Parts: sequence; structure tokens; C-alpha cells
Amino acid sequence: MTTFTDRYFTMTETEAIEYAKTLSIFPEDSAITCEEIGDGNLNYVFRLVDQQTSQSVIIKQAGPVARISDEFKVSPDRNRIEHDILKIQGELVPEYVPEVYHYDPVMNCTVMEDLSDYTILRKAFLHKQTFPLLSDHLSTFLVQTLLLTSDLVLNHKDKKEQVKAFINPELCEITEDLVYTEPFYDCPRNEVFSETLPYVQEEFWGDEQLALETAKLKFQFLTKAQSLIHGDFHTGSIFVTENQTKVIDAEFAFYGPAGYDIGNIIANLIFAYVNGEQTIEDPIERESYTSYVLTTIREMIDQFKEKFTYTFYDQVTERVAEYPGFLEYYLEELLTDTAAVVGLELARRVIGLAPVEDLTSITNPTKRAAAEIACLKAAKVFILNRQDFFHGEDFTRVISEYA
Ligand code: SR1
Ligand code: MG
Repeated sequence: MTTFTDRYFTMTETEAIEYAKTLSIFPEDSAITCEEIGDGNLNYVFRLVDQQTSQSVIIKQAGPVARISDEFKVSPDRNRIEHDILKIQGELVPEYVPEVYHYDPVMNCTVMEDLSDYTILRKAFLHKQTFPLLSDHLSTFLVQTLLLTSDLVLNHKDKKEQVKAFINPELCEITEDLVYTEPFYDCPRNEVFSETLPYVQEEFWGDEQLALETAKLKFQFLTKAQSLIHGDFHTGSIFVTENQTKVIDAEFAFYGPAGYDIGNIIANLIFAYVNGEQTIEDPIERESYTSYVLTTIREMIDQFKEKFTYTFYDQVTERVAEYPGFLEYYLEELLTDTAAVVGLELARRVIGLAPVEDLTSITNPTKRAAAEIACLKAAKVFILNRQDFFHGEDFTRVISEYA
């Protein structure tokens, strides 16, 4: 019998069943099946089902290298970070995260609620499904997690302890390289679609002003320990049903700029928008779907600001943050940071190593290039004019015009 208490190793499906038995997750003698269902870039995700009762759980295990490429050696300790932030989110926004049952620092795995009744939002968008409550759910999630972990509310010494606990150098390095650096020069690791390449060469790699702005933004990401952020808040990290939303996969979490999470999700909604623009043949269906995405983006920003303002007055503990004008200053900076990250994420998913299915699944090469170039044009506006974004409509105007 394998022991799971002495040393770390990556499990097979059979070993994951043995492991579950050692934790007494299922009744003794139950017939358990297991399937590894991970389709992300980094981890192994085992789904275990008791065949008699249909009770099921997920065991998520961090491997020693990324699945996408073994060039990325990433400490399996990231599973601790993911577990610890899940616990915090479980207190702040229990309705929007899976329940956690067990964490194991030897095997670097977490046992959690199985969300198989849900669909990954990116996949749902590829089927042009719509979710009317999404903007409400995501704006609440963002306000609660970003505001309540910041110096606006937390005791500053406690917050510094949290900054220490969530130091995440290897995963941050991935973002520093893949989001903030490589897309903006002709890096050998970039993977650009051939029909999009001439635009990238001319408008991205040949633009010194753009390079300078991305350098400023990279230093902001390196140094601005504002809130405990999810760190990879895209549509592949969100599970949905018609009226429920669950956020997963927070292994990139650390204390960073709050606008990183907001900008990330907005950019990924834009990928859904351009996919709809290029792949829905029927003009009425296309208009209906793309309008839904734009409305979701506008509502997310406007509801975020409204809920942030309300929660700020309700929860703020820092005296100087209550001075007249400070909230407006804070929100303006947050929305500027958000706009910049929208641009960075739009660019890196077109140019960099980790593309998104919303673009790569567009089979017609001309349409794919049109979608990608639309993202890149919008990306430049979001990065270079980031100070101009404050209302939901400021974001949707640029999308309608360029994307
Ligand atoms: C090597 S990991 C590549 C990308 O996948 C993750 O989901 C993050 O977005 C990362 O940038
Ligand atoms: Mg992920």
C-alpha cells in the first residue's frame, strides 16, 4: 500500500483513489472511480465518484512543472497559496467559491467540492450561452475580496503579515514574463498566428512609447501590494450555472494591484465578444449575444464602483481614507490600473505563450486574424490612454469602436 505521508509525488488516478481512502472521504468499501480531468496549464485535477451514492469530490494536486511546458518549474507549494486564499474567500464570499474539505502539505493537494454541475465560463461562452446574473456576482466577488483585504479595512500590521504569507515569487514571475514583458518584443517564446504577425511586428514590437508604458506597468505589478488578488481571474477560472457563479484556481494569488483582477476578467469578456462578432453568422443572434457581453462589461464596472463605494463607507477603518476626496482618488486610480490590465491581457493572449480558445478556435484564418487584430487595437488604447477610463461606458465605447 502506498503511503502518502512521507514524501511528495504526483499521483496517478489509482493512487488518488488510495489517497482518498486514507482520508476516509467516502464510506469504507465503497466503489470509487477516478478520472483526471485537468485541462489547465499547470495542475492535475482528479474527480472521484462513489458509484453507489454518486457522492463526488475533487482532488487538485500541484505538479513540479507546468503542464503547458516543463520550462516552467513551479513549486508545488502554490497549492498552499490556493488553499489559503480559498479559506479567506470562503469567509468573505462563501457563495462564490467551492467548499474546501482538506489540505495536504506533503502531497501538495487540496480536496474540495466537485462543481461538475457547473460549466467553465469560457466554454459556455464558446457555445454563446448568456448569464444575466454574472455582472452582479462578479462585481460583488471583486469588491469583497479586493476591498476587504486592503489597507482601507485591515489593520496595517495584520495586512503586512498577509503580504508575507502570500509571497508567491514563481507564479508572479510567470505573470511578469508572460503578461508584462514577452508580448512587447520579439521574444522566441511568443506564438503569434501568421496572419496577425505583420500587425504585431509593426504596431507592437515597433512602438517605443508602448514599450515604455508597459515597463511602468510592470514595475507597478512588482511593487504595488494593494489587495490580496486572485491573480489569474479569467473566464477559465470561473464556473457557472444559469444562476450561480464559483471562482476557482487562485494559485497565482498574492498581494498585488487590485486592478489586475478587474482588468483580467474584462479582457476575457472582450475575447468572448470578438469571438461572437466573428463566428455568429446570423446578424440578429450576433447582435443579441455581443450586446449581452457589452452590457455585462458595463454593468460589472458600474456595479463594482457602486458596491465599492457602499462597502467603503460601511467598512473603512483607516482614518485618513475618510478625508473628503480620498475615495474618488482611490477609485480613479483603480479604474486606471484596470484599463491598463485590460490592454495587457488582450495583448498577451494574442502574442504570448498562453493563448485563449476564444481566438484559437476561430477556424477561418481571416476571421481569426480580424478578431486578434481587433483585440490588439483595443489593447493599445487601453494601455496608452488608461487615465481616460472611469465609467462602464468608457470601456464598452472602445470595444465597440475597435473590437
Ligand atoms: C505557464 S502558465 C501560463 C498561463 O496559464 C495560467 O492560467 C496563467 O494565465 C498563465 O499566465
Ligand atoms: Mg489557472
